Amino acid sequence: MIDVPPPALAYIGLGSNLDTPRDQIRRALAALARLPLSELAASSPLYASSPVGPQDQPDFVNAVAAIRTRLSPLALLDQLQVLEQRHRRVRLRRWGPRTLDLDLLWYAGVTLETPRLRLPHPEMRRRRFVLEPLAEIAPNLELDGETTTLLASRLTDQPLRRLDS
Ligand code: ROI
Repeated sequence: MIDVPPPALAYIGLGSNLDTPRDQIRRALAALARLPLSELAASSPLYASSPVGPQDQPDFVNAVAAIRTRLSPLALLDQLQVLEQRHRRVRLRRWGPRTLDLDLLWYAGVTLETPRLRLPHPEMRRRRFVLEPLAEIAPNLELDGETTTLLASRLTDQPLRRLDS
């Protein structure tokens, strides 16, 4: 018998603030469910959030998805970038408005520091729009020994509102 390694659990952050953001996020969740060698394990509710960074842009819609995948971190990143392009991703400037952003946040607890990919995502600890939806589907996941729930509870100064599904 050939031993097949178990799939890796990965968390992906989704964000959009252009072209009917809720639809962008819903379509992206459906597309994540169809990724090769992968299945969608969970998805958070959708949240509306004030922009972090430049304020002169529309509010974002954000969510987090969990997938089980046999893709490597970089192969998964490739797939996420293909999806962003398919959503005709427009990014007008760095940290500006975009139709779809897919961030690989966490992959099976792997730590990685490469020019193309850093894991866990270096900004996620500071962003409520990531931590709050992540805490909904992974409340006990730890980043440097602190749970997503605890980290999210410290960021309530960043405006965020759960949307009706
Ligand atoms: N701000 C919010 N609220 N949500 C995002 O998804 C988001 N993405 C970004 C920047 C511009 C940093 N700000 C954001 O890339």
